Amino acid sequence: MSTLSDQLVKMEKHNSIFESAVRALPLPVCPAFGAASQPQAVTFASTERVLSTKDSDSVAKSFPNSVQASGNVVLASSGTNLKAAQGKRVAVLFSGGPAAGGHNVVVGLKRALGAGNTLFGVKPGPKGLIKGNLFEITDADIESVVNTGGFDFLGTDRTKIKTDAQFNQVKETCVKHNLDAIVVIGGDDSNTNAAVLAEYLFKGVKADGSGVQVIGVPKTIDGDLQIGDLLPISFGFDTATKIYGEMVGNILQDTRSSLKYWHFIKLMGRSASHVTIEVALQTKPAVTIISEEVAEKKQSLASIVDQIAQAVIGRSAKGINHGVVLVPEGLIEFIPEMNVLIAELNDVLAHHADAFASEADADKTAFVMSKLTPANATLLASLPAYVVRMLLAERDSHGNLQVSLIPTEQLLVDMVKARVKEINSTIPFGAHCHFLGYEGRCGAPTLFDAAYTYNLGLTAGSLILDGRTGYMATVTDLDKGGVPRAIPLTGLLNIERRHGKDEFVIEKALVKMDSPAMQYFVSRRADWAADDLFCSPGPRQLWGDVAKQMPISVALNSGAGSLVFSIG
Ligand code: FBP
Repeated sequence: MSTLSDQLVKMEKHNSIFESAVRALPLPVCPAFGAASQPQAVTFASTERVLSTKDSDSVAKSFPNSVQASGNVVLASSGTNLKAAQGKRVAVLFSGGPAAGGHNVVVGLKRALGAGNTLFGVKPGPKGLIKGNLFEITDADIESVVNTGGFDFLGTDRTKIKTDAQFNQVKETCVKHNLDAIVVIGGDDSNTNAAVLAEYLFKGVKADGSGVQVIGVPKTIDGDLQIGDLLPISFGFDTATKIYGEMVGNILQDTRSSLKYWHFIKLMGRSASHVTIEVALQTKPAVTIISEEVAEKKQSLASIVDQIAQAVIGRSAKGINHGVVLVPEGLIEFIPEMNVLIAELNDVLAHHADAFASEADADKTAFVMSKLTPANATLLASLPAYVVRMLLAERDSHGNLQVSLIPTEQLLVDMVKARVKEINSTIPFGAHCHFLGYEGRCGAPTLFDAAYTYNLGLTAGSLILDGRTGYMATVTDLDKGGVPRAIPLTGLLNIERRHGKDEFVIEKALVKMDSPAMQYFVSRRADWAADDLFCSPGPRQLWGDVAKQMPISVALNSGAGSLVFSIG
């Protein structure tokens, strides 16, 4: 008989009671894949849906092979693949921020490929592909990572494959490892990169003149990779928002218990406010700011502050001196005057990178100000040093401002405090700040994300065995059992001006003002501000009926009749 301390040692390295139990959680499969105990790869056939964007003509010129092959036609599963290819060598990588369920994509992929094909993991992310850092994924690996959160099995990074030298290195990796296919699990930028890679590797990679297939898988907790009914949500969103929902629910419960604090909670989501609106729908706090609405109404920073201050004052008049304010991570870029400032800062930092780097830290702000228009220099000077420092911080490799580092929640607390005092100095206003971000990205996937990602992996593997390239795997009809489909990546590409250059990109899906989720939120928010109507969604569940919930915003936007999802 083992002692308790022996048992505790055995729990190390991802073997807690929970992690061991979660690995045994059965995963349902879409009916197309057959029995859950032994899912089969499927074939695909064209549907009647052809995708296009305003820039489809330019896309066709720059991606001739991919567009000619797919015709930008959406595919749907058409039957079991009885003649599935054998001997294929497939590499898989994570790209961008982690999102719960990534490991199950790899599990689904491996199971679709079966014993007749070889799956390699790339470590870490696109950088690992450039360097040729691959290893063979075994069945034992799969058993150990199934249903676990995080991307730690392969690691991830944000390298954008963009230079000729990098493309050549990727080609060398393909040749060296004799690869037939690459699966890129990533967000909008990473799937754009997958489209570019698919075209680049379309033919002429191997000695016989053939190419390497590239398939994308839609990941991001931000939820900004959405394509109507073809892709109602990216994976990771459900887990992240349920984790944040639980934490916000707990904080709301504390506000009504301790009766003296306002909590300003910034929620991750680089640009879009999908995470914020979902958490608001789950918890019903007093105030929720939606970045897209701020932009649409051209709200200034001062008017957002005033809006929150009025809620503080209105509740105080009823004796409620507490509440929660949800703030989307990307808010700062949606406030018109800040957006203009950030755009000019991006240009200045890009054009004077060397000179900026050689300035002493204490002189950097003055250096940048000397290059800005007077209006932007004045605005920058009016911001607290803790915000300025982050506005001048290094951009990521896609050239994006790292908004997660900007303490918008603290800025709002400081400004709301001053505004409330200005209006009525007798109103008590105690405030705390939180940033919920990294906590939500790597938790064990919810049942929704676990099942969704497993089926996305089965779909990606099936697409490879069906000889397809340049598609993003998707699973639709999530309240009706699930249907594996494939979206032609070139059908999603638009031209956007980024950092002074025209680039092909998959457009970020922002919260739409006329979406059912936004309209429902707008119809309820005045009541939530006026009184404590919050609710607590509680911890995410993996067993039992409570586990079978899809995100509220996804259910509303897709016209579902209830919150219950159905895969399998
Ligand atoms: P992806 O779009 O790559 O999935 O990343 C999303 C995200 O989680 C954002 O919400 C956040 O702004 C960013 O990653 C933080 O990135 P990092 O891990 O580099 O700090």
